[in-house]
Order: sequence, then structure tokens, then C-alpha cells
Amino acid sequence: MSKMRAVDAAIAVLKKEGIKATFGVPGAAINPFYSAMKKSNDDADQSNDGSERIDHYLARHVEGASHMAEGYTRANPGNIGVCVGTSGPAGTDMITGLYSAIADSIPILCITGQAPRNKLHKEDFQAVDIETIAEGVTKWSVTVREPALVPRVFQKAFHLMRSSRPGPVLIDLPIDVQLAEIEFDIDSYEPMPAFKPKASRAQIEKALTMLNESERPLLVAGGGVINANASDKLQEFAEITGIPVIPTLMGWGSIPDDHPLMAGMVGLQTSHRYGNASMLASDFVFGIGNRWANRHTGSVDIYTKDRKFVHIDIEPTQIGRVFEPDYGVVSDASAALELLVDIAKDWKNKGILKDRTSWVADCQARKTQLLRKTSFEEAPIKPQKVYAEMNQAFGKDACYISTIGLSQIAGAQFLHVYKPRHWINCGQAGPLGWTVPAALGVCVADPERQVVALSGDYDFQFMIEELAVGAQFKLPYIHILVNNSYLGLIRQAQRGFDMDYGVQLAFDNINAPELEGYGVDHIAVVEGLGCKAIRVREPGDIANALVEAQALMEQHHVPVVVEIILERVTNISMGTEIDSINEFEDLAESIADAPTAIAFDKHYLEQTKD
Ligand SMILES: Cc1ncc(C[n+]2csc(CCOP(=O)(O)OP(=O)(O)O)c2C)c(N)n1
Ligand SMILES: [Mg+2]
Repeated sequence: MSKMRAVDAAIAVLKKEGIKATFGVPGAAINPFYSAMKKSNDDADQSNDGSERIDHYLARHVEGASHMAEGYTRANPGNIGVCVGTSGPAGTDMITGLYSAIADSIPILCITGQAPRNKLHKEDFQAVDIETIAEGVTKWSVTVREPALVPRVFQKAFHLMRSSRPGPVLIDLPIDVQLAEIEFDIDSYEPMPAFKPKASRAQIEKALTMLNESERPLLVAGGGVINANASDKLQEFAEITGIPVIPTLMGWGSIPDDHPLMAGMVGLQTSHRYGNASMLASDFVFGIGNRWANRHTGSVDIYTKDRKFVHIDIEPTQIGRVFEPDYGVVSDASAALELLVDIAKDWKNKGILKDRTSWVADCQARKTQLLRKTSFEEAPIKPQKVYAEMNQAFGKDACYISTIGLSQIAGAQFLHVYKPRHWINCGQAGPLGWTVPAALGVCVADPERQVVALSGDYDFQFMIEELAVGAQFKLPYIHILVNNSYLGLIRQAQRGFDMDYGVQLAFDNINAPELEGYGVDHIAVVEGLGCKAIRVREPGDIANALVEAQALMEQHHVPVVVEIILERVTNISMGTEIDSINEFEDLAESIADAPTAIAFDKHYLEQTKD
């Protein structure tokens, strides 16, 4: 045992739990914690005992810090992003990050400073009851009122974040608690093992029996597969059984887009025509680590009509939440898939598994027949063209980060993802402004990754200031900014009200007449923040701009923004039911209309020849 300040114990626990980075904004009430972080880093720099630093990235807005933490977590298995802020508004600013994290089952640790304990009830300066405010958006939210509890609260926080359905925790530290001296033995500290429920053999045999009895089955792979780091097992299971896979938006990347069993995405917006058609043609859906999100299902009636369901999820109360499946199993996706692979292999050897060749061929045929057109050559540029160019320019290693809007929806319809954690998206909450900070968090987690962010102009303007963090800390990535000078998704939604109200971003910029009414001069702002930017107006110039962006990034090690001036009004395919999606543009009739579609990919065609 040794004596130390509670904050020194907190930092020591963070290090033992594997934390190497924090994202935050300091303030008076959290300065003790910062002093412990600095002391620990000074010690690490001076010692030769392999002790590691905890690098701090200074955000420009505290909400930005919370989304950086999310990006950091989402980038790699086992990561936990940490965001730090002072008392009062810093905590309330991070509520959106906590909401986005809990909604997508993403563990982040949010640490806030607080007024001293004896002032909490006196309406002290910046003393807000963050514990209560954060309760609805965390797995646990706690103001620590006893100094000796500080290391134990951190220990429990990590256990909770990693156990069962993962999610965020907020720890609020009154300043006198931070500074108090406690006894703590860090040398013998051990993280608590995480708890993950595991399916039994009997449960998996029953689920597999039901699946095997069906005629036209699909696997729906949700974000739980990615969270459990079980994409390989999912693919193996699909390959053994020969069953096509529909990844959800959060599960995208769990099977590569060019895998012969990747059947497309289903849903009202971020979906493929062939994905929806295959879902409607199926008679059985086997969901793993998914939550039947309403933008995936549309109405439950249409989604579930004439088909049976098995649902496997780590969280018991997800089973039956949206609709009652024919059979449910509580399990971590990895544990369930391990058994599924094991039993399916056995059944295959015994010749029990049904042959799925003709059903797979039907799904693959839909992939070549039900495509959307991307080969638009006009200026102003049509968005579909942008994604086709991105497919050409970025290889299979590209890691896309996006938030919400027509940009994100069209991105999901047209881009290709080949690896887990290479489509990083705040699927449920969709807070505008998320993209820049989340991309920076991914860059910190994996400096080698080819990070490509995608924003509409409004998402980009929401938290544009965070680009300065990328310039300051040398976090290079490419940001595709598709500018229609509109709150495009909301403009499209307002068609139902026959209005175009409060959605215009267009104005005559007195400093930039060359923008011809498109409003904000993004190039000037981006450059002002210390990054690089290129503006493109002609479809034929997109490819070169993407090459130039890569070169600028390598030369300057800062974020590089490629702004593409779009036509102002382009409606993107979507609808209110999966059997009635509205198409607004011409559909692809041949390879010439959708040159980067996977179904026309030579490699794909070879794999699926027989
Ligand atoms: C904080 C927040 N406020 C409002 C919304 C609703 N919303 C969703 S998309 C959108 C417009 C997005 O515009 P832009 O980023 O330019 O993308 P576009 O749809 O034009 O491609 C709005 C306002 C939101 N998602 N988050
Ligand atoms: Mg826009």
C-alpha cells in the first residue's frame, strides 16, 4: 500500500486498464486530474521501465472530445476512448457523445470535474448534477463522494463498460475528492474479468435446426458481431452453411462487400435494392448481435410477414423488444458463432445441412439486376458520381467515417466496405458534427489507417473547429465534403409537407463571390484552421483531386478536405417500407451505368461463376 492523491490512483488504474490516450478540455475543477496525468507522463518519460504515457488531445469543443473518444473505441477491438472535462458545461456538452455511445453499444469513459462535496447543494459555480443528467445515457453515472472509492469506481467502470452489452460510463469527481490522500496498492491491481453470457450447446442446436429447416434463409449480422470481434466466425459460419448475409448498418464490414455471400443491406435508407429484394424473398431470418432497428426493418408487419426469426443477442431485453422472435438466445456473438461453426461443421460432415446453391444464386442474380445508376457526368455534380469516384480511388483498406444526412445515406448505398471497423458510423443517434472528431479519434487509435471521412456541408460546419486538433496533433486523413448548400436530408423530408423551410444553407458570401451563393467558404475556414483543402466543381476533376489530397496529406500530415460542389437538389432513394422504396433517379441498366458496383467486379464474378 502507498499513499497517493485519489487522482494519482485514478491515473494509475487507467494505465493498468490499458488507456493510452485521453481527449478533453481542462478547467479549474478537473485540474487535479490533469496534474496527475502530467505527473504520470513525466515519470514515464524519465523511467526506463516501459511505463507508458497517456497522451492528451486538446479538443476545441467538449462535445468533440466525446466523439473523439467514440471514434477511438470504434477503431479497434478492446479500445476504450476516454473523454475528460471540467464541471458544469463540460459534462453537459459530452452528453451527446454518451448518448451516441450508449445507442450503438460503444464503451467510452467520460470523466468530469465537480465542485467540492460541501458545495454541491449550494448552487455553486458550475456545479451541475451531471450524475443525474447522464443517467439515461450511460450504463453507470456516478459522482464519487468518498476519496477511497476513486480507484474502485474506475475498476468497476471498466468492468461494466466491457461486460454484457458494452456502453459508456461517466465518473464525476468533486475537486476535494480528487485532491484527497488515499491508501492504494496499484502494483497488485488487476482489471476485473468482463462478463459475457454464452449460449449453451442445446440452444445453438435448436437455433440451427430451425435455420436448417427453412428454405430461403438469411443471416442478419449486427454491430454485436463487430463488437465481439467475431466477423471471421460469422463468415466461416456463412460459408459452411452457404447462407447469404445481410449486414446491418452497424454490422457493415463484418463480411466483405465482395464476398459471394454478402447479400446487401436492408432498410429504408442505407440499403441496397438487392438487399431489400432478398429480404422480401426470404422465409427465415437469423439475427446475430442486431437490434431490429426501425430504419432497417421499416414496419414490423412488412418485415416479419411470412418469415420466421431466430434472434441471438448479448442483452436479454433486446429479445422481444421490437417483435417476438420464434426463438431467442442470450449470448455474446462470438460465443454463439463459435458453437454455430462447430455444430454446423459436424452437421455438414454428416450430410445434414441443406444445400443452398439455388437460393444463393438467386441472391447473387439480384445483385447484378437491381442496381442504381452512378455514371452521371453533368455539372453541377450529382452525388452518385462522387461515390463511384471514391470506389475507384480508395482501395479495400479505406476506413469510412460518417454521421447522417443524404451524404451518409448515399455513401452507404454506393460505397464498398471490406473489413470490420472500416465503416464507422453513429448509427442510432446520428448527431450532426460527429464526423470530424470521430475521424480524429480513429486516427489517434490507428495512425496507419487510411481514414476517409464523409460529410454533408451542415455536418461539416457543426464541429468544423475540431480540424484544428488534426492540424495541431498531426492527424492526417481525407475528408470528403459534399456541398449541396442544404440540410439535404431534411429538405427531402419536407417534400411531404410541401415546403422548403429552414433548410437553406445558401447565402451570398460577401468575401467569396466565386461561390455563387453556396454560402460558407469552407476552403478558407479549413485553411484558417491549419488544414489543407481542394474544391472540385467538375465530375472529371474528382479523381485527380483525390490523388492530390493523398499527396497533400503525406506532405503536410494534416487533415485534407476535398469539397465537392454538388447540384443543390438531388433526392436520394428512400422510403417508409422496405417493399416501397422511392427511386428518384434512373436505375442502372448495364455495367456502364454502375461501373463500380461489386456485382460487375471481375473478381466477384470469378468467385461466383459456378
Ligand atoms: C444535432 C442534430 N440536429 C439535427 C439533426 C437532423 N438532421 C439530420 S440530417 C440533417 C441535415 C444534414 O445536412 P448535411 O450535413 O448538409 O447533409 P446532406 O443531407 O445535405 O447531405 C439534419 C438537420 C441531427 N441529425 N442532429
Ligand atoms: Mg448538405
